[in-house]
Amino acid sequence: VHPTAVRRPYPIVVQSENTSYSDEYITSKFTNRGADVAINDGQFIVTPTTKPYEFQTVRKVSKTGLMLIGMGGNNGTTLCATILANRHNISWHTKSGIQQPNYIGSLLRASTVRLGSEPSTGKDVHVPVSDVLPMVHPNDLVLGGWDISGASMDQAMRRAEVLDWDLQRQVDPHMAALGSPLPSIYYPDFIAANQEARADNVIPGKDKQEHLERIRADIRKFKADNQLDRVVIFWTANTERYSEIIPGVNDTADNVLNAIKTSHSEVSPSTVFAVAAILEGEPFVNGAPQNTFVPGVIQLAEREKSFIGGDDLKSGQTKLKSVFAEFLVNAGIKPLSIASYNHLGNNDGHNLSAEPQFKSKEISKSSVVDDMVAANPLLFKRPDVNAKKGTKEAKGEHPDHIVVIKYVPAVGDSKRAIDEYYSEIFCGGRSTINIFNECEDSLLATPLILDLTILTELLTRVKYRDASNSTEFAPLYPVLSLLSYMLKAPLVKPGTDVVNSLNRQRNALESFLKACIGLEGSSDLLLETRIW
Ligand code: NAI
Ligand code: DG6
Repeated sequence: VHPTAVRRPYPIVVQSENTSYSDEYITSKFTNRGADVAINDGQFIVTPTTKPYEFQTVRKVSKTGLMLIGMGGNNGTTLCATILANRHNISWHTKSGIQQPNYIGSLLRASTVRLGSEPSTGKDVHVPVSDVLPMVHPNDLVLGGWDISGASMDQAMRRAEVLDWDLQRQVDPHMAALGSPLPSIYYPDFIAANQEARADNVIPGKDKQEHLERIRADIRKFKADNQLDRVVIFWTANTERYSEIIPGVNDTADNVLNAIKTSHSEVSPSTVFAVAAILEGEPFVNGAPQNTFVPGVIQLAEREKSFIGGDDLKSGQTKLKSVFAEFLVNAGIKPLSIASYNHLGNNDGHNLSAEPQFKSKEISKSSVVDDMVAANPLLFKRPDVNAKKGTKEAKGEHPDHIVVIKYVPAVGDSKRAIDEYYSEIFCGGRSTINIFNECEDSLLATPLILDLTILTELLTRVKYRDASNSTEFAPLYPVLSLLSYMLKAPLVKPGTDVVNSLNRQRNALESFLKACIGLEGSSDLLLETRIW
């Protein structure tokens, strides 16, 4: 078994007055350090701030189900088959030898964090991220879900053409045992017309309230049948067009619930699923770019204290962009244009060849450099509030950024992404950097779905309290922005800034996990190595 699939008892003990352990909980004290900055006549008056918190993490990992919407698609079938291959330790022949199953590409199971250093040698000690707190092992996830296509899971895996034939052959009976996905909600207007032929497994009727009740009943049944503590509901179905935001329809929790009751045309299938999950008190994650989380859905999640996360898996081109654009800007180099082109030939590409669905994807792929640009007024002029509306000055400076996606059936799941970064360098010079990336899209996406699911389950077990007064421990805020690392257009608490930088997203996650065991910061300062 590949080391990333090995199961270990919880291996970390923090010896500190900040950390305590009981059979039920890990409890930690944490000081949140920040700074208030007042700007006065061009001078920055900085006041360091500290605020004490306590975190409490339930040690027992929930028996967790993962219900995928779009279970029979490329991501859905690849995820199920690779979990089954890991679970049953199936290895397979490829043209270059025997391949073992693994979880490479998973931040949780295939990357590490630095805990500290060994006093005798001064050498760094790293542990798998999945060891920092008790987390669900992916092999233990109970799998289920819905699809508008009724193909059984073994047939759907073959249709996807992602996995090596020898793996498909061996995992086939296990996939067949999963049966066919549950029938799903199909409103043709929301996905490309070219998907119609697939839609042979749909819940009948047009009554959206009935659809909501049916999905809620499916979740309850799956939970009861499998004796689960928790079900994560995950949208990995086709990208939908954006829903129009209409006051009185989807702007508040009550309006969204009413719009479902009246079967309003702007309520998308993904929104019905999100509302069903929220009302069942189970977390919902959106792995696609559409605006499932209309304002009313976010308000409903707040009201029901039910967790949501999204949007759109950040698997390849955008992940690299969130590192590369930041590298340029932080190096003091000014990107003038970023031109991103990609083509792919899977069903996702087919669906995205329709304009409204492409638009959703274009939006999520385009926003990723905004915060990095905004953070550097030395390179990019800030929006001028006094300038005439609509002018360049009023909008502020930004690199030209275009995103193109083309459907090329021949290349199947193997996506090609080409990026050109054209930048201004010292004293009027120019730099052009081109990146060409080719890889199987679903093999990048699957570990992200696993990380999102496992982190989401963990975050339902973490509570916090303000340690300066003796308030009760409370759950985290429902919008799980700590999932941002895996998402192209991270959903954040309304009114707070989106962080797109991959490094900052990872630091946030790592710092949070460490805070839950009473460790502070990543300590890259390494002061002891820089002083006598
Ligand atoms: P796919 O097209 O192979 O699978 C989508 C599945 O969803 C299909 O089986 C389809 O029948 C089903 N479906 C459509 N509408 C449905 C509904 N209302 N209810 C239930 N099932 C429904 O696509 P793939 O490659 O699996 O991607 C899934 C989603 O993930 C897409 O939206 C894609 O844009 C998004 N995504 C994929 C990434 C990747 O790297 N593969 C990365 C980022 C996002
Ligand atoms: C082509 O852009 C199809 C998309 O579904 C992408 O494969 C997916 O959104 C991943 O995008 P990225 O930019 O993270 O590689």
